[in-house]
Amino acid sequence: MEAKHFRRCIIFILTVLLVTLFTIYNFPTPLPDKLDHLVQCAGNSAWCTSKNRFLRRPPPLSHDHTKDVPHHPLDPLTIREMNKVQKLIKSFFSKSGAGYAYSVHSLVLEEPDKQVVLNWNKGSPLPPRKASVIARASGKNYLLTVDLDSGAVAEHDTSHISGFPLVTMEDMQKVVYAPLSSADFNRSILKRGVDPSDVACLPFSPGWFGKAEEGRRLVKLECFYMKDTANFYMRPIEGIIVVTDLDTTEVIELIDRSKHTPIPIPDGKGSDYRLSAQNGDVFRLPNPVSMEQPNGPNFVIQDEHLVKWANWEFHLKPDPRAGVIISRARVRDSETGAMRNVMYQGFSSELFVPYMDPEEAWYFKTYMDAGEYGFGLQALPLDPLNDCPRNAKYMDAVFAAANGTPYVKSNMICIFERYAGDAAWRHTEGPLTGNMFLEARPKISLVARMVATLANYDYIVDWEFHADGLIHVKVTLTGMVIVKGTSYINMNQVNENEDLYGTLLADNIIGVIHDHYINFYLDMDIDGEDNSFVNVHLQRAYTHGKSPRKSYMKVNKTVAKTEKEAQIKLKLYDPSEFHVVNPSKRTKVGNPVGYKVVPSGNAASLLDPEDSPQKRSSFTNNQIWVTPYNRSELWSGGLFAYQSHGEDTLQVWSDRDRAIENRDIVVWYTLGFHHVPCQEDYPIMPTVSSGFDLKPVNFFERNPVLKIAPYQESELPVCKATVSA
Ligand SMILES: *[C@@H]1O[C@H](CO)[C@@H](O)[C@H](O)[C@H]1NC(C)=O
Ligand SMILES: *[C@@H]1O[C@H](CO)[C@@H](O)[C@H](O)[C@H]1NC(C)=O
Ligand SMILES: *[C@@H]1O[C@H](CO)[C@@H](O)[C@H](O)[C@H]1NC(C)=O
Ligand SMILES: [Cu+2]
Repeated sequence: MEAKHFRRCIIFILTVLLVTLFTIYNFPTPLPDKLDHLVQCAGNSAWCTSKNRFLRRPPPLSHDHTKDVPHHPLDPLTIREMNKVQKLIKSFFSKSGAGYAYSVHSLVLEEPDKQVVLNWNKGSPLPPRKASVIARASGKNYLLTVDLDSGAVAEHDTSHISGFPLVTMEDMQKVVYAPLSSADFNRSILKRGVDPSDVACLPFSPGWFGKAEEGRRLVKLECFYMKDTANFYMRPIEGIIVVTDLDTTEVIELIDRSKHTPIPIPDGKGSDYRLSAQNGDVFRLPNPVSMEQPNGPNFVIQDEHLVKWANWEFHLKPDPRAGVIISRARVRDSETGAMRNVMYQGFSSELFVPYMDPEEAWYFKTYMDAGEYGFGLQALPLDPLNDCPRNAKYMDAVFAAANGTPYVKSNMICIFERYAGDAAWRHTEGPLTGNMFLEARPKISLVARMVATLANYDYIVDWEFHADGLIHVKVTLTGMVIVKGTSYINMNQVNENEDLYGTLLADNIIGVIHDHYINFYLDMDIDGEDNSFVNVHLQRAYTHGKSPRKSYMKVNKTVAKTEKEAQIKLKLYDPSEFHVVNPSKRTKVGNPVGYKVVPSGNAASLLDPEDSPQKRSSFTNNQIWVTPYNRSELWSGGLFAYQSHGEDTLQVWSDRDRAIENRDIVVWYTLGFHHVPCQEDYPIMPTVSSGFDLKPVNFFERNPVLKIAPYQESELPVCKATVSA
């Protein structure tokens, strides 16, 4: 049944094998000519025939960022603005008793009040530009507001909040060589037959376990043997932890758990995942597959940060801590054409990655990657063609170094349209009624993506906007499982009662069990700020003999009045839908307009609620939370997450049990993964994804994509292979 209607793909096929693209990425050598001409398009588009498709380096910066100016109240600080802030804080610290030496741990826009942003219109002057700076000087945390117009620097009291700001790249660069300054460390390493110059040490956050290390910023270094593989994570020098002071780089303690019988260092054989290490033994699909968009994208990025696509418009910016921040997401009403508010702001607020091994070299591994390392700071330039499809556009970030100097992180975010071959809706009317027709519509979406690489692990975060009003948030994990050295090379050596805390993955390597959690801040504003959170509880009801049916399912809606009523644990056998509605705005038939939070695969923490890592990352105690909007409550693991004690967390705020009905509310969603490593995760793990949806519920009067047109074959590009490989 090959109806024309079914052939509606925008995108077309036929380029180089994905595998070939990997080759290109990894080899600095030019491609063989043959590949360069593998595909030619019949269309006249430069996109299809350009050799540019073989770019293996990120395209150059879209423009010179030194001349950037802000256009929108939420636009990130520009290089010029950051330079000014740098001067102002320099003079602040030279005047204050704090002394001249300081380090900048965060330097970002201090966003104007929400009302100011909501009332601002394009063309009006921008509200006063301010910077929010987190710095350290003389062993103290500073939270400053710098007014760029007046030059005033205001200091906020944060003495009641424990912990430290995130570690800077400079902190880490400074401390990674600290172990080598210790003769004891060198001796320990030499005893294992390893030359200290072949060792790489990585700085891991120490967590907090109630010890009296107060006031001291610490790091625990773990070291790896770099010889014979690029994947040194698979050659841990097990049992050695070097506790170091981050400020002075002084080695405080050398823990060597295996002084007498060192645990063997895995040989790293087969652990190198680079193409160059496969010695030509690669698998290729016989025919290449790709997506083409020969006439260019359907979205525009206005003034650097305002993305407009189909019926959506939103502000998109990189952030050193959150990664990306989506603001002012608005969708066009399919009936009236008006732009309607959906979400004021959304971003990943905190991560929690606890490893499940209580031994001395492992117990502290309970990372909070956004607050401890900066989810955005750890993002690297994306690889065009492999990280993102070739129709993607890229956005750079401007972040501040530890001395306050701005620098550009190129290609940190990619934005692209996606057609995955799926239908937005379809129906076939069949011969039963004698009324034969087929209607089907293609589903196209827009994705904003960034990838953070936290040492061994890679997190891909997608915000995907659909024309039917749905926002899909997806988190994908890949990279290396952090592994533990062991003397075992086969499970038959392991005593039945022995707890490995993980899975034997290869000779001398255990993949330790762990979790990943990501908490999202979602300031929903459905058609205005005053919203309510409704638990649409699905219950079994009985007919009590009034029907041949004994039971059915019905809904019982409860509006959450206070925060505690909106601390939600997901339950498969006691299900609910979770609606955010605007109680004062109704559809024609009288339903309150809303969006629902739709969970999918998730995981709940099995740590004891009183365990200190769990208290610090208590945002994992529930999967959904709702708080009243408060511009000081952004980071669910606390403003200063590094060595925090857990008294500035979402749980603590929510336990105040403030009123949340018909108010400006923020929804928090915690996404989780349990990860019991398996052999397929070695030496690098195939991607694993989960996510959640924000989906319109009685928001539109009817199906908002009813009127989108199907594709016709005639409007699609025709590509054909001219040379076969
Ligand atoms: C430890 O070994 C490294 C690498 O060989 C060397 O540079 C360093 O000086 C040594 N440190 C000490 C204290 O001996
Ligand atoms: C609906 O839920 C509320 C709150 O759980 C409960 O008090 C009420 O009895 C329920 N109503 C019905 C009809 O089940
Ligand atoms: C806003 O948040 C801060 C930090 O949690 C808190 O001190 C303050 O009381 C909150 N304000 C309101 C009105 O809840
Ligand atoms: Cu994992």
